[in-house]
Amino acid sequence: MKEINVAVTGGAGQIAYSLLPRLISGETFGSDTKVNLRLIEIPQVVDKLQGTIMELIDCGFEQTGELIATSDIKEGVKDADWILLVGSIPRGIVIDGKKIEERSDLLKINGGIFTDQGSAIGKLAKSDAKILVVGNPANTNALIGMHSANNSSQQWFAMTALDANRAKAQLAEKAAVEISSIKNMIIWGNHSPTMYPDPYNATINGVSAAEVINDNLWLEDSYLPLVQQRGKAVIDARGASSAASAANAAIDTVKAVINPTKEGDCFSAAVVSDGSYGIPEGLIFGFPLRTNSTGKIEIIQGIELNEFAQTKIKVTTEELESEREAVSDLID
Ligand code: NAX
Repeated sequence: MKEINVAVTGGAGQIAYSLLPRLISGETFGSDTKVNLRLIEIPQVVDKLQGTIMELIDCGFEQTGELIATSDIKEGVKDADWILLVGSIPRGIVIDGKKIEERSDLLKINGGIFTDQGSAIGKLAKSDAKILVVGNPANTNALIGMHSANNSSQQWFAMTALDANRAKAQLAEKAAVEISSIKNMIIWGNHSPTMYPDPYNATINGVSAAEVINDNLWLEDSYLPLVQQRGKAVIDARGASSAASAANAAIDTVKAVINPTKEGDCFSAAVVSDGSYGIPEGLIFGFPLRTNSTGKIEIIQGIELNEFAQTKIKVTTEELESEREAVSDLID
């Protein structure tokens, strides 16, 4: 069997609970690949990971390799092929008597975490390591991590696949079609309520979803907010944020990165902008991506953006620029 090393932060959190078994079951990296898993947690929580490890052993998967729990990021990411940065400090937490509600405070607190993690990854993970940031604010956390890593042969992604899956599911329901008939679902911009899920370039059985649905009022006034606010709707309904669907989206992203993308389709994730579509260089921005036959990740070019799309993309770009400004001292 081949062997790979996978590191996951936030290993004792609710997303990780759904994610970890699927990383070591053969489903994600293939039945011919043994997965050594390093679970990383803050020192106060790291002991709990022994229970998680017991459960992972009890799954009895043939592809399970070494299982390690650590609070030392350096130990966790050493020689890692994949690093899933799931852990972060949530909005609403009380630190030093202050409830953290402001996005700018949250950016700074998580920024501190991602500088250390990024720097360890840049120095110690494999030179071709892939890093997927799930912890929010995901795009800007990835920006900070990537800068601190300062290793251009590694590749950073922020997760927008959950948004893409939500966007597909809502289109499928509206058009009363199988979800498999929906392709090319692009999430432009930030993983935040300013994201732009693009119904004009998504296709249903090869035809523009907007054309099939033929109800622009619904698309622009109902569909967009439905997708953008779906995370909050889940929290309101379940009393906790999305976990199984978030874990599923992380698995989808890993699979999309390591397998060639089918013709006529794309996958959604945020990567560093090279200036495509006029997006300022260096922002971690949600683009339509494809993995080519040699394993290279490309931003798909030539997608048409109507006036509505351009307005929405401007809003999410401005939000990401202001987030970048808020953490400018961390990415010098
Ligand atoms: P939980 O609060 O259940 O778990 C987070 C875990 O991270 C905790 O166990 C905590 O101890 C750990 N952690 C905190 N700082 C750490 C550090 N420096 N090193 C290692 N571990 C650390 O949150 P969960 O529901 O699992 O969500 C995790 C993150 O995913 C949150 O930031 C959440 O906002 C984000 N999400 C991102 C999504 C996306 O699509 N990009 C969707 C789902 C989710 O909301």
